[in-house]
Amino acid sequence: AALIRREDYVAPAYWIRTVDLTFDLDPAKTLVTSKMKVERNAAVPHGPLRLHGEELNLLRVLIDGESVSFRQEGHELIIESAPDADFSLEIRNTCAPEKNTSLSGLYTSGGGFFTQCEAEGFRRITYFLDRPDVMAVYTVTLRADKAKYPVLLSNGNLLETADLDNGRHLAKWHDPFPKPSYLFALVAADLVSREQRIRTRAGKDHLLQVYVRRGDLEKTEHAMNSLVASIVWDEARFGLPLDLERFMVVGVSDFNMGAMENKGLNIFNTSALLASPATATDADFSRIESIVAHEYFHNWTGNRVTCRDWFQLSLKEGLTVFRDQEFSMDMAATPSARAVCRIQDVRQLRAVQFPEDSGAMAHPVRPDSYVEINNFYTPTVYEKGSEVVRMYQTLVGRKGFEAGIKLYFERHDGQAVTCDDFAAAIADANPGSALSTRLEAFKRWYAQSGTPRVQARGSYDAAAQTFTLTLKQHNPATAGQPGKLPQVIPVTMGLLSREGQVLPLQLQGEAAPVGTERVLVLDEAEQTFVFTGVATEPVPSLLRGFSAPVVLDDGLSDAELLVLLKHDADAFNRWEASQRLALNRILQAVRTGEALVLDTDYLEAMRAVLRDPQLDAAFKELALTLPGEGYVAEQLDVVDPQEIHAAVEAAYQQLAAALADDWAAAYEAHQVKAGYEPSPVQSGQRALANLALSMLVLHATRTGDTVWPGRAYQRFKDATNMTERLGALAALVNAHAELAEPALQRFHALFKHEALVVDKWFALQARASEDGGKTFARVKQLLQHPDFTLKNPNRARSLLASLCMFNPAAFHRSDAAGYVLWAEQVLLLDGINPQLAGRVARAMDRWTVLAEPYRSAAREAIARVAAKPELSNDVREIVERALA
Ligand code: DPP
Ligand code: ZN
Repeated sequence: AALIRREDYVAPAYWIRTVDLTFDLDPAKTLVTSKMKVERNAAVPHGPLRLHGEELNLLRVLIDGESVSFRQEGHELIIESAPDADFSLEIRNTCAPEKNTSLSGLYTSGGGFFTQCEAEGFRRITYFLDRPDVMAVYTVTLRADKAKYPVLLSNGNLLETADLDNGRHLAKWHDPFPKPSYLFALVAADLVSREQRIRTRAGKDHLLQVYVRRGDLEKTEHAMNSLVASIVWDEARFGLPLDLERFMVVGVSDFNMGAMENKGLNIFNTSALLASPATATDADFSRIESIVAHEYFHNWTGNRVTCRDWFQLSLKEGLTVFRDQEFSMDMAATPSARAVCRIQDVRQLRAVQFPEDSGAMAHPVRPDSYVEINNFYTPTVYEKGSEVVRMYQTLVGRKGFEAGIKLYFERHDGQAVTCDDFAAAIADANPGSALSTRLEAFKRWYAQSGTPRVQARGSYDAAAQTFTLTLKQHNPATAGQPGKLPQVIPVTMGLLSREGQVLPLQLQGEAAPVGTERVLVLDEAEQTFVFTGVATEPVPSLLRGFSAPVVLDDGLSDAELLVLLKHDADAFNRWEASQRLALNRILQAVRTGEALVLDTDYLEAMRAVLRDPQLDAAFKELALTLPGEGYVAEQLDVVDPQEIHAAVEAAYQQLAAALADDWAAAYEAHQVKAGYEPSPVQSGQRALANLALSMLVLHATRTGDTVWPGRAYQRFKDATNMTERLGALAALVNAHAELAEPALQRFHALFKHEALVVDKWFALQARASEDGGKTFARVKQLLQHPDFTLKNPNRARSLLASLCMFNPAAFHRSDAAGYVLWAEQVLLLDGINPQLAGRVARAMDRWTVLAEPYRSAAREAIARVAAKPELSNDVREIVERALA
């Protein structure tokens, strides 16, 4: 397969201005008629018309009503003799939706028809210029059996419906906004909808609809509320209104992504849409809120202004993730709840993006090349891309950023543009700002892969009352990028006295202190900042709110971290101190091979957090949860997943034992008595109660006490919401308590008809803390379970991604059985759904840092997969990069 390079971009030789599509829908053979108005692009040299098409059966090609000669080469339909003047092009072809297990293009699920076109699925529906810079106005006619497919949807506004012969009916849709083909969608299925009308600020009325299968209607209230809140927020914060009369959201249970922002017709994985207190956890409720918002926000950032080419993916994804994160923070309302959102986002970034950025698949936010674009819907493009957008905001301020967004839409509405256009708009709206004066250097964030390291060292001169802070940055080599230039790194900071008092900040040369928090801009390899009038030796609080996606080494002692944990005005850095204190101890044990011992200082600090009446439950839960095993692994040059697991497990056991009475008190104190609401306050209380319960059960199973496992089982049985039920079940399963087995059986019996809950049942078992191979053995059994299937992405992920990507100690085994399972399942999956197979294949990204015997065994497994002649581009690119 060919490597596609960013620098090879050329504008298309032709534009398609309008397209009139007619679908005669049939699961075995769907007939597609496409009538296009085509125009030569005068800006590029004259050449043939080359249309993309995959897995299609071509019936005819007409230009201006006449047949025309063409040839087919690989995945292209080539017409050499296209006219110079504007012409009409008509193509007829068929495709086979029910055979389409890749879930890209037009496919069937649960007896209905659905589409997924991003990135390159439209070419599996009909021949087209399937690239995002070709934007056309679509008119779509759907014809199908009325009884089986009573609901017929496509983008835009409904023009017409009619009954046809033979029990068929039609619906005709028109989308007035020109769009790239990746935003096309159709749905034909037996669905029902929740509807709501809203009036936007301009006084226009809009119809909102959420379509799902009949039994799921009562699980759509939260999604509808989230949609309304998103619409209100985007108008209030960025002045961006809903631009369509009708906005539809549809749920489907077979879907590769979380959801898709098709213009006016978002299609959602049911896991990102359906929620009821009985079947969804607090985390699900908040994930749904942010995904509904994310897809809605794409209507402007992605749809109204789209990407010129797929290398610019972060233009829409990084920006839209940033917007959904900001939305979630604004919804959270209180400063503490905002901090909790930020902590969760950063934890996610570190857990998935940092390892990506140091592994075989490391790539810049704007990649330079790809074989399969589906492999680049990554944490780097999304989450690091969002951090890059956040840094713009940090450098120009919130108002300046809003002005930049305004200018971006004034300049580019209706266009397909690049990350450079975005950068220019934000900079041009803020002349003279810290961004504009360093714009070219700032844009290295798009070009350089890898996580920058920042080292900070302070020295205090008591006589001169100065504090000198030296910041150094180092940008380590990554796959394909040996040498790097310094990045522009905003470091938000403050100074505290040893007693925890906030100190005023005055840099040398300034006449007076400027507040107590400020942003230092590190844009050279090394810089020194001198603070004057510092009356007492300070503790620096750096990178507040995680102001840049870097690894910070601030050299702070435990005593200094304890000051930050207790007193920092920045809640993120308080949390960070809790994690650093834990990490130091875990790393010490792993590096020396000595048994982990949690000292009194640490334990008492954690006890103080747990008892602190000023702190929210949600914050306590985050501070008392130890760093994940994957994050610990990231700190090491050579990784032994079993040793890390042993150390983290030991830390949990000691934390459970030493704080046993406090855990019991916290558990009792955080019972939610009021009716269920997925609010930050209630969620925080449930999260802390769940953590406390898991600590209590863990401790009990080690001491032979049966009271807490019994109470957990009781809570599991009596719970009235999924958060508490699953929390109690997880406590039993992770501790390998005897009652885990009956609880698991009971859970399955209760929810066997709820697919999304069965997914949780699989995932919980596959993520269970490993204990002498028990978890791995269970996963092997579950692969044979009648409810398990590789055909449904949610189900496949629930077992395979959970084991291979989120349970290192169960996966990395000295007998290599985890890798054997991985190779076997990746190959099986590749025959069904290459995109998903490519995802699971990525479990081996970081094999080169593994200790022996894991390293050699991992290499062998990857080589075994790579040796298969008939791999998809998706999996081939991943395994070849791993072996490169
Ligand atoms: N649907 C995916 C997302 O919204 C890809 N655009 O991120
Ligand atoms: Zn997106």
